[in-house]
Amino acid sequence: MSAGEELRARLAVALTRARDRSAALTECVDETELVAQHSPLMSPLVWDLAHIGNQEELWLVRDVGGREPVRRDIDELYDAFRHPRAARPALPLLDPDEARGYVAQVRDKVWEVLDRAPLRGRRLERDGFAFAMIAQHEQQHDETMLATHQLRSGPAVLTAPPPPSPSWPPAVGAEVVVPAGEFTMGTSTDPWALDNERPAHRVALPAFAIDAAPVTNGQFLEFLDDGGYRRPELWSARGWEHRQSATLAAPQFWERDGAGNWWRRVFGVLAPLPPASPVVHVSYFEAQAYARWAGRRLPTEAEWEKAARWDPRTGESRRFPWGEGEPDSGHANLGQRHLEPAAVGAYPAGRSPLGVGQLIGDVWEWTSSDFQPYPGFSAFPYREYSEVFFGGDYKVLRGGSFGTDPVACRGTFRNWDLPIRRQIFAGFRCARDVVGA
Ligand code: AVJ
Ligand code: FE
Repeated sequence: MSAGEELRARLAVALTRARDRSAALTECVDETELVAQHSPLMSPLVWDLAHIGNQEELWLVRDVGGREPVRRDIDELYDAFRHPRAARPALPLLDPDEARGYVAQVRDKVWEVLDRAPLRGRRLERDGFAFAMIAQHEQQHDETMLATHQLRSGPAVLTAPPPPSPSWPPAVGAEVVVPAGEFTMGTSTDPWALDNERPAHRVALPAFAIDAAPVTNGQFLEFLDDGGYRRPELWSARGWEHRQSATLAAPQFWERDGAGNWWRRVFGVLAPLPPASPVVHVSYFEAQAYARWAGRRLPTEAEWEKAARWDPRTGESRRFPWGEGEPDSGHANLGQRHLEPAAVGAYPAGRSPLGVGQLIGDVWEWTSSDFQPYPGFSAFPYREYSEVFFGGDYKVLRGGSFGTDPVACRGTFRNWDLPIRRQIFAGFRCARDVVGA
């Protein structure tokens, strides 16, 4: 196979994998559930599905392919900036069968476009970027649809085998010291990296220590049992205000029984809280309060990335903690192979050169950083992907969750959300300053 054929084959695999997942997430519930709104924070699943097809049509059929629209009348309905999520169920949306027909028609045209498109020259097509961007877009919506599944009520419809057991259990509270110095943050060379990951730039950091693994349910329970949710001094002012108005008292989906034991509901199944697994479904404000209670703080985004990518032997930044190679099932809990994070100490092969574990997969990790552009940022190919979210309302999350596909996850990948949000698969790890390392 020539390099061009090999690239086209990889793009076809990424697009097909995304579509198989979208189909699976929308075939396991009935029509009523597809058009229903399971939470005001989420779109009806049928909106996500047609929006996936509409973005694919806009970028691949019309822009890259230069073809006539498949449906020129529905762009407005599926423009995320026109209609807030809560308003989407009331729109005259395509019904489930129409949406399935639409995405299939668009995809058929995309196969013709992929056969013919030059994958060099114009930046949009170069190295297959536009196709990879669309595969990442679909997978990001698939993760959102998975979060919608977690919010729906009723019997379970999704199943998956349990994640692997720990094999290098770090001591509770184990941390790794990252020495002071510069490292390269972001990328200018990763062909499928999105605009907000660019460009590569040098960042100098003082020494810090970071947890060897994400904070677990067991650790978080100690905070809760120590009155963590009742002590304003542990919370930021905005965090406490939110804790009060939203009456937060535990992570989302936790339930306590009469005997005082904790359970959590996962995709329709109530199970005992696994103490050694990363806590998930906490807001930034809860993560921040835990860190203060523990005498620690959240890592900055730059600290997270240095811990994940910096190789002390070469001084270079890697694509992933384990090196340059694509994630496989031994590296990280990604791709919805499992429906929950793995206990800390799983995935020894996924550790960074400094020995930090489970940075990729399991849970998105809150950082203390606002979502801001890197020096030299330029919006590409559209301002609404990243640029309109810069400014400080959003906090950065890193590393991907069990529900993130590998195509939308790497050491440089940046996610963001409002600090009150916890329907996403978000947890965290802590850090602290280190003097003199
Ligand atoms: C990067 C996950 C915050 O879902 O809002 C989907 C990704 N952008 N469609 C989101 C996205 C446009 C985005 N996040
Ligand atoms: Fe989108």
